[in-house]
Amino acid sequence: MKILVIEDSRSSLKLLCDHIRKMYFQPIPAETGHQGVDLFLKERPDLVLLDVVMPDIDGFEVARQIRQIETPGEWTPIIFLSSLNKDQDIERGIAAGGDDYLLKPVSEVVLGAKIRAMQRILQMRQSLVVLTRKLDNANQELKRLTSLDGLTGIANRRHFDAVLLREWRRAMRIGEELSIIMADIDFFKLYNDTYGHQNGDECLRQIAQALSHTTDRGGDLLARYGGEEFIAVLPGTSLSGASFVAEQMRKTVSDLRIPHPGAPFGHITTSFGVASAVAMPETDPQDLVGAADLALYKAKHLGRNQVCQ
Ligand code: GH3
Ligand code: MG
Ligand code: MG
Ligand code: MG
Ligand code: MG
Repeated sequence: MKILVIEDSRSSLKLLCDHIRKMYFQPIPAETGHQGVDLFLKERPDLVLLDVVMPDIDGFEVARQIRQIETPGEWTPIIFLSSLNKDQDIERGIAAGGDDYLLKPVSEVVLGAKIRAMQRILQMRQSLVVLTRKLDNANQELKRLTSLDGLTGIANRRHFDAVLLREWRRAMRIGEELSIIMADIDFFKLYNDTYGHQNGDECLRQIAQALSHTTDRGGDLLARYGGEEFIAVLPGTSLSGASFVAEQMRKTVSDLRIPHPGAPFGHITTSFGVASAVAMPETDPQDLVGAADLALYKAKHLGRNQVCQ
């Protein structure tokens, strides 16, 4: 521990510093209030022993300045050592930011014990800081996990809906267009019936990965919307721009050539619905999702493996 000792009497200062050395702590001596504040800034001690009556600024003022210097959450114990022994002096010392107030002459044993007590509080405080940091990390991880789909690792619907609402509001503020792409795997029930659910899951994972590569432009978000349905929001993208992206997605999935002998194309394909809107007040982004869903229905109806608006 580095202990800043602020004391204008040279003999007292020397005695205190000697005693601190005997406790195997490192004393930093200061002979005036101003020097004490400067050394506090420079040395960032772990504890301060502070005289009250000094010729330049008194100990109460020094304590106030130290509390000003500390950043929020920082705390350096301050123990006053003074011969001012009225109740009101002690009260003022604590009010100025002191943590303890010992009357001079202070016995070495008592001072040692008081320093140890502060050291114990500092250690508890440190454990608390570590614990808080761990909790913060755990919270962040939890937040990350609750926004992901367990099977595919891409965003889940809950997260998607939150992002969509945020993007919708942002688009409204700047009068920008926003697009939604909805995707649904073709004849997927048949795929499950043919290859089993576990292979179906693996297929979903592969498709999610492939789709996520085609929507990795900053701002876009791809999510698993339901069983074998995926959805993407493309902020600042027009209907034709989004249709182009959807066509790339369609081709990407088709190019995987995942065998599906029972389907008309002989491999896994996907249908897409695209919808765009300029966000307006009193409009609901879920209406846009509905429009994309309707376009998807059209793509299914027209023979699947295609993009409809
Ligand atoms: P369509 O071309 O009209 O979309 O036909 P489809 O068979 O894909 O559509 P339908 O909605 O009838 O079936 C979707 C199937 O997706 C039903 C279910 O077996 C499968 N499915 C949904 N979620 C999962 C999942 O998490 N894992 C697996 N393996 N299959 C799933
Ligand atoms: Mg003094
Ligand atoms: Mg269906
Ligand atoms: Mg389907
Ligand atoms: Mg479906």
